[in-house]
Amino acid sequence: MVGLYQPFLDYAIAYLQKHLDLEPYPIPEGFECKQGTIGKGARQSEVLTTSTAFQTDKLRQIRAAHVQGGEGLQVLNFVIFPRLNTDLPFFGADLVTLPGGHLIALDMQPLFRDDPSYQQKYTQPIWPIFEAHQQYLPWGGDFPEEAQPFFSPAFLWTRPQKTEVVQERVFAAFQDYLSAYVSFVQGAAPIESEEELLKIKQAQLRYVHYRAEKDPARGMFTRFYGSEWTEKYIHGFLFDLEQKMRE
Ligand code: DBV
Repeated sequence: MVGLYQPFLDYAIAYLQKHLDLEPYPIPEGFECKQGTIGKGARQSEVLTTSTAFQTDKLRQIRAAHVQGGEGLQVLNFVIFPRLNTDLPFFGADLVTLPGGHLIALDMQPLFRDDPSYQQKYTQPIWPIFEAHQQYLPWGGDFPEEAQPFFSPAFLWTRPQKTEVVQERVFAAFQDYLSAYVSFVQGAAPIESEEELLKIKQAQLRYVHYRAEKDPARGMFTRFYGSEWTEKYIHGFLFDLEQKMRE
């Protein structure tokens, strides 16, 4: 069975390859592909986590973590981290299917949530796309308050009941957000002001630090693969900026 999110990943890589000049991004040994077993006896099953990563002149890391463990466990976490000399937002997609249902987070996550000129630059242009999709992808309810500063007003957060909604509506929204993101990348000019560069670095670190600290997948990965592998995966690949800056 092809995983629910495989078409999303295939589409994203093909689309980015077509429009940007992708170079490979090194994936630390042991993270490209990780297999584990969950459950016991007759209920035992395999969980496979695969990692994919690229970079470009403007994008520090384009990376995907894809978890496949049968119909009731499919996750694609796909994030683009811009280089620190641009003011680009992060592209953030957290596409999660668990036995309890689907949970979808899709956004261009801002460096400066409350700055009106930043919103004008990076939220206003995608507002029509957000509105077009939101009517089919209504607000998903309960959302951690401390995570709010990291999302834009055009945040799609939804819990579809039907898998077809994921395959059709979520996939369409994902494509539209990705293409709008690529337009932003193509239009981004390097930032030169020292003051602004410092603010960008702080905002990037704040984001990565938060996500590494609060990664909602930590529990799941620890159950599958143990805590040593999980912490290394989180800090050494998924949210690696702090580690890269220390090197
Ligand atoms: N989420 C990740 C990574 C994942 C991942 C790297 C590779 O950031 C998966 C895997 N997300 C994942 C899983 C769950 C969620 C949930 C497995 C379900 C956890 C569970 O129910 O056990 C957006 N993702 C969530 C939730 C949110 C997000 C709000 C609900 C859980 C919660 O209450 O925390 N994306 C997530 C988030 C940010 C983001 C919090 C913050 C900046 O970008």
